Amino acid sequence: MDTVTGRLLCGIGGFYYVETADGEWECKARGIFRRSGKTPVAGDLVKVSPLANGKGVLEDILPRKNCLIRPPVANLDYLVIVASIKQPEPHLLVLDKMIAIAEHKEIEPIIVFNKSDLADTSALCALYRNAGFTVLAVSAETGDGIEALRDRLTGKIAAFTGNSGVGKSSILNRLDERLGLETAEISSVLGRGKHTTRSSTLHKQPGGGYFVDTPGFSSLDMERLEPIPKEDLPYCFREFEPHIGNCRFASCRHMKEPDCAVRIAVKAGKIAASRISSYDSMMEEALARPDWEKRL
Ligand SMILES: Nc1nc2c(ncn2[C@@H]2O[C@H](COP(=O)(O)OP(=O)(O)OP(=O)(O)O)[C@@H](O)[C@H]2O)c(=O)[nH]1
Ligand SMILES: [Mg+2]
Ligand SMILES: [Zn+2]
Repeated sequence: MDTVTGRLLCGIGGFYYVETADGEWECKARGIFRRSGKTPVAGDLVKVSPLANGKGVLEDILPRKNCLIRPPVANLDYLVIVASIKQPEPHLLVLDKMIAIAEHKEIEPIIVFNKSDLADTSALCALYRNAGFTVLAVSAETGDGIEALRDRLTGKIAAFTGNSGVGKSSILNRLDERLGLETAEISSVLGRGKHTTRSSTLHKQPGGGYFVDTPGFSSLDMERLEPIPKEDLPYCFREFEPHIGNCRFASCRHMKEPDCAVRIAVKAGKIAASRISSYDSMMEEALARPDWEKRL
């Protein structure tokens, strides 16, 4: 029988919901999947054999462009990393860790500073723009900057990450009011953690593309599950790139080695102090990680 290619929107209770050119299909995975250890995740392009009544059998997963473990999602165009300028204060080490994970997974990060109604975001925006990133300042409260963010994300698959309370759900609700996601005030009434799930869902954007919403996932999970090996770390800081080949030692870790071109660039003000300080923390953590963990 002919198979149809579609996009896996979510998996719930053993069923997979796949969007194809002829609508949505409810699928069971073929047994071979469970034996092969391949697990379909939201965002996967999959092959489906149609049965009757909108049901089908998931036959195969096409090669992935990229894949995150937590949230479990594949083929992202963007990881939208949200920080707030106040309440809570931005935590640059956490932000830099999220950015580095995106770089390591080859997912383009978009940095969003939310709550621009509470404080001036321009210095932080400049810091990250100078490092080579797309940066947007928004306010989910006033709607400022939301249109520009929507324009960026239309037609793309974008997942949101960032610490609790920075306003991810508030921003998503602004981007698409049909989402109706819980935000802090509401979820504290209902009790936190009630609706947590480990699976991801792709929500269709009004103008094309998808948003990924994964309740119950934190940047800490991500850090734990996606460790960056020390050899790769310098390449996860994109503004180091022009300098890396110019160090005295080819094996330079850009820590305390003599004539390190990265450190010279820091002294010259070409690399921000906060960025190199995040790098140092991450390198120290990578060096301290036990060997069994490094092989994961
Ligand atoms: N002043 C101001 N407050 C905001 C803004 N965006 C969100 N908030 C508030 O910040 C709090 C947290 O917002 P949420 O959208 O729930 O944050 P979240 O990132 O989804 O948090 P978790 O779901 O816990 O990870 C809520 O009280 C929001 O009303 C903003 O742009 N300005
Ligand atoms: Mg939320
Ligand atoms: Zn160096």
